Amino acid sequence: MTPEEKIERIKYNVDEVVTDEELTELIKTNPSPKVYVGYEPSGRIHMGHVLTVNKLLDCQKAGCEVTVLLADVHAYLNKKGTFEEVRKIADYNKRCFIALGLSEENTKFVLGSDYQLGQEYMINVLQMAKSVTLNRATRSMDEVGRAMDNPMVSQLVYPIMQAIDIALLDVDIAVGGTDQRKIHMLAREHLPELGFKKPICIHTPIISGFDGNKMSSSNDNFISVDDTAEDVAHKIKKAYCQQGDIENNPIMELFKYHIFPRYESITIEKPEKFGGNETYDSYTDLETAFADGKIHPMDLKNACTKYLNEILDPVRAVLL
Ligand code: TYR
Repeated sequence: MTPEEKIERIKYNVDEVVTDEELTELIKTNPSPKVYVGYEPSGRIHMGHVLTVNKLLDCQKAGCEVTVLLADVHAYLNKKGTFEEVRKIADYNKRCFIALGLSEENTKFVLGSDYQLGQEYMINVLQMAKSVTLNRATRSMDEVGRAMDNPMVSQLVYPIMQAIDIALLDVDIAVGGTDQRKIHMLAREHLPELGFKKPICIHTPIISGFDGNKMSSSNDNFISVDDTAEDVAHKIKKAYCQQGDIENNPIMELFKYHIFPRYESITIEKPEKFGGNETYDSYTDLETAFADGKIHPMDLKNACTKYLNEILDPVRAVLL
């Protein structure tokens, strides 16, 4: 791949790159930049998580070295369970990520508690804590913290630790959903004061769950990688998908972020009397056709179920 092709691949389907110029410079000067995503261990790995996994796969194709942080300490600080509970889930999550294509040969998996409890880490956290206001730390957790109407001190240590992760894992690029933006900005601002480089940050979209809210483990509105084929069919059938509406349409989002990245073209099967099957070569073509009312929501949903199950079949096979 040429540097231009790598950049195109890395930027495909993302919301934002901070900054474009820095990314271009990095890709032109470094053939194997380091990229990471951190995940709080979660009982269910859902299609929202998979969006960042897709981005890590893009980065691997573009020659990047990928680290996945299984952020057990962060989950603990953010009220997600006891230490033992989150650690156990981290193991399961690692299996899910491997099943999704992040092979162990090409991906470094790091458990937070394996390095975050050491002295070097702690000294850096404390040093950054001296220059981050309570207000800034709280705001950075707006979209990440659980029950932030009454934040615990642990949840204010959290974003500082996330910034120190970026430094001590020595990554060039931090990837995360757009909900990570404020923490990433904190890291960009404060890491140089501690003598670390400013990370490039890439933000992927937050996809909608079937109730129209952010897809999230706490909202119970997701398709998870270990759902059965029947679960997937059932959830898609119930999902909001108004004829012609392409805004906040969870089905269209599944096509955009999960199906088109894996297929050259997709076919919507339609009864002969309504014109027969239609093939679309790009998401844009599909979107235009749906917006123009040329595809019935039911036909769209049936196709979505078929492709998503094709994608998830091999993942389930490994997990079972
Ligand atoms: N903040 C991330 C989330 O919302 C988890 C995370 C934790 C990411 C530590 C990176 C990191 O270094 O799930």
